[in-house]
Amino acid sequence: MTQRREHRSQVGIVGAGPAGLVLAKLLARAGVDSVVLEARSRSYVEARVRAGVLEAPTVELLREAGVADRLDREGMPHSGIALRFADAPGGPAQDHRIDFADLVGKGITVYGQQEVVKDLLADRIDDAGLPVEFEVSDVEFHDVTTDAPSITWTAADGSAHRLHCDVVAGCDGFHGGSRAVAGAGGDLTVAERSYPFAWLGVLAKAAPTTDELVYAHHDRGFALYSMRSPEVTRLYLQVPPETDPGDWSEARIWDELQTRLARPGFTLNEGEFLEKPGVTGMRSMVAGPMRRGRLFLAGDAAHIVPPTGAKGMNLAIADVRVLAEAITRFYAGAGEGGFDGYSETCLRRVWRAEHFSWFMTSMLHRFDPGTEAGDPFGVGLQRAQLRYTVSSRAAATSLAENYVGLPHGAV
Ligand code: RFL
Ligand code: PHB
Repeated sequence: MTQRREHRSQVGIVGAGPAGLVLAKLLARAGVDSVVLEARSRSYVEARVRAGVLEAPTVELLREAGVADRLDREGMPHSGIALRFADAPGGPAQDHRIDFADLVGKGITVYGQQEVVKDLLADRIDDAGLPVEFEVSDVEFHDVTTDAPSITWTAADGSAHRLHCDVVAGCDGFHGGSRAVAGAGGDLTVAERSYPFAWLGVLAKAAPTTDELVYAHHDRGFALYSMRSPEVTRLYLQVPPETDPGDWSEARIWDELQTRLARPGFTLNEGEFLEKPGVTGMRSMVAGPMRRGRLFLAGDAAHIVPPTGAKGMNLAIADVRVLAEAITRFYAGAGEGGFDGYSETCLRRVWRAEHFSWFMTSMLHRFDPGTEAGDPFGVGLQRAQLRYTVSSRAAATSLAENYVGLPHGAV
């Protein structure tokens, strides 16, 4: 075996998703150097279609970090969403707009997660000339409970490497290995909830027919109408968790979308699919504390929300803002004390978002789709909550302030 090459950096970051890349950017601005390791190729991470909604505090942070030029040019500011449901069983669906601008004076921005990732990679690699090590394998964390942790990995060409650092960040998403390393100390608690459904997502070359996102409650299950640009629509259908996307032809998907999104006066534009439909499971998960020694978890590595509240990427970015500040304080002389509040500060926001995502998910999905008798009690509660949300200014404001994102540090 060839000899392992030794490297040194202040911070080692595993994962080049939103959490890892925003952390690297915030640290670079504070004069702290980092190495980013990523299992996939650059083209793969740039093409991975995921989230689309940026909270107001996320947009502000990306602006402050100097990586929002294209976001400001191409992002689509939205000042509300619609909740679409039938007021009474069997009746026609109607839209009820939640007017964020009026209720909380802020909005959201529709801009694909992979566009955020592209902008951050271009900024780091092409503009600043800093590296991201793509296509690494066999990543392992070592000595995380000491003040000299390290990471070993195998590079794409088969060479072996070790990075010595002061701090390691597990930004490797839900399927990464950092959560298990954090748990090896024995004091990690994992709180979980699963849901009896999944989302089938499609990206279509079809002009959006309405300016805002539509969350539809329907007897056949939830549907979401979203978009990526003035030419591209993003749509989701609630489906059983074990769904094989291969069983859903284009015609069947459009049929189901037309049914669940139907409203008098609404037209759903159809168009060719730009990628194969995918099925995403729904779960809630919180792992804490988000720290073991000098290993810090951030983003999906530590917590998952169902996508109904559009919170996952935003939470990942909120975590690394707190982490970048903690690391900066550490180097400014605060020592370990700089890290003490990290997990607690993050988990307060995480639990608020967990509650909101669970609330949106529970209010909008059918827990009994396709059953003849259905669950009239559950559906009655959902209708009551939907009617209350759209008719009470207090309830609508609560939804709006959570959706646009509470200010960082507010909860
Ligand atoms: P990511 O984006 O998963 O990035 C983790 C990175 O780590 C790499 N990796 C490794 N690298 C090296 N070594 C290893 N051993 C590694 N293991 C993994 C992976 O390849 C990857 O590049 O996690 P991060 O940065 O924490 O970001 C989280 C977000 O990606 C996620 O929360 C959102 O996509 C969730 N989400 C949404 N979030 C929103 O804020 N708004 C939305 O509208 C929204 N919609 C969604 C969503 C997620 C969805 N899916 C597909 C899960 C809609 C969907 C359908
Ligand atoms: C999306 O556009 O991908 C999207 C929008 C809102 C959500 C989830 C996903 O709640």
